[in-house]
Amino acid sequence: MHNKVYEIRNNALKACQDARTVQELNDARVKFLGKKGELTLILRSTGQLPPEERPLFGKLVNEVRDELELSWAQREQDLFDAEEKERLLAEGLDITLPGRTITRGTVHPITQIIDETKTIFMNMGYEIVEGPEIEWDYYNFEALNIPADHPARDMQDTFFITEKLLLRSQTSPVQIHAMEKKQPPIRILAPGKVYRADSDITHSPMFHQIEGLVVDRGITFADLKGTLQLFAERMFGPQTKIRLRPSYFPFTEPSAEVDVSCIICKGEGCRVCKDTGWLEILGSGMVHPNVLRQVGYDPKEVTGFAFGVGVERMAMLKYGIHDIRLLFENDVRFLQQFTS
Ligand code: 2NM
Repeated sequence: MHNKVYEIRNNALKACQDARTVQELNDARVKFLGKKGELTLILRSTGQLPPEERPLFGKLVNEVRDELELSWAQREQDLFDAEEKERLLAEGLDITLPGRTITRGTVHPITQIIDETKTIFMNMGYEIVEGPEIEWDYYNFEALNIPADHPARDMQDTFFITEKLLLRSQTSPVQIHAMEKKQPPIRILAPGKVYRADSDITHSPMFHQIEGLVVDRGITFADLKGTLQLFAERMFGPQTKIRLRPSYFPFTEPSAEVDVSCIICKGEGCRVCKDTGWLEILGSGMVHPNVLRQVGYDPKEVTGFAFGVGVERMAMLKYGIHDIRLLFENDVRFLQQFTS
């Protein structure tokens, strides 16, 4: 019986070492140490021995069991490590490789200026409105009191799609749509892309405009002036001054160009303002009675003011960019410089 135990022990140790997988190791465990395993069965036959030999035999079987358990535990760990190593190799996963850094984008300078302008006017109670970039000739020109022979209507300035459809050359059509839909009071800001057949270092065939419109009873030129003064202060700093010069637009009467004291030299005179101390930033005026009539408003009942700014021009002045095309090349090394 004792020899039989040694034989089982030696066979078990060999099977343990020979097991190539965790599965094989488990099978061998069942064979020797399981409920019906060889070592278990021989322990059950203790009763066949004379009573005085039983304690020693029981002790031997238990020692062998302890030894085998230890051996299995060790082998199981080795096989597990080996299998994991093989699996990782097969997956081609090199856990020692450094991680890939995720590069974060920055807000485009044009978007930054649009966002800042929207915030300033939303704080004055304006509503932000958007509209289509493909427009009817009617909304882009006719409703805005732009006559048929006006140079802006020329194919050389405007991208026509058909005789009557075009890429909007200003965002004012958005304001015509808004006035058609709603009765005064109106306080809206229309930012968006506009298109003109023009391309050099200060002109891009696609650029951005922001136009504002206020219509109500008793709106005067003083409201226009006060609004633009406040906008200039919030956009360019509290010391900023504005200056209005007479101008002409078909859709406003009277019309004014609005200059802002130079944001670079604060009015002292520098290269950017060409030593004038002023920068031409906005166009504006009182909405022409023809425009109001066209959308069904009565110019004797309501009046309004409107203004427009070029976003690229503001961005170029603010950030000292000399070529408009740099804004649209989307070179992140360029764009990342304008993040505050
Ligand atoms: C400008 C300058 C002056 C303008 C006019 C209108 C509308 F729809 F009310 F007629 N919207 N925007 C306007 C007036 C735009 O941009 C330089």
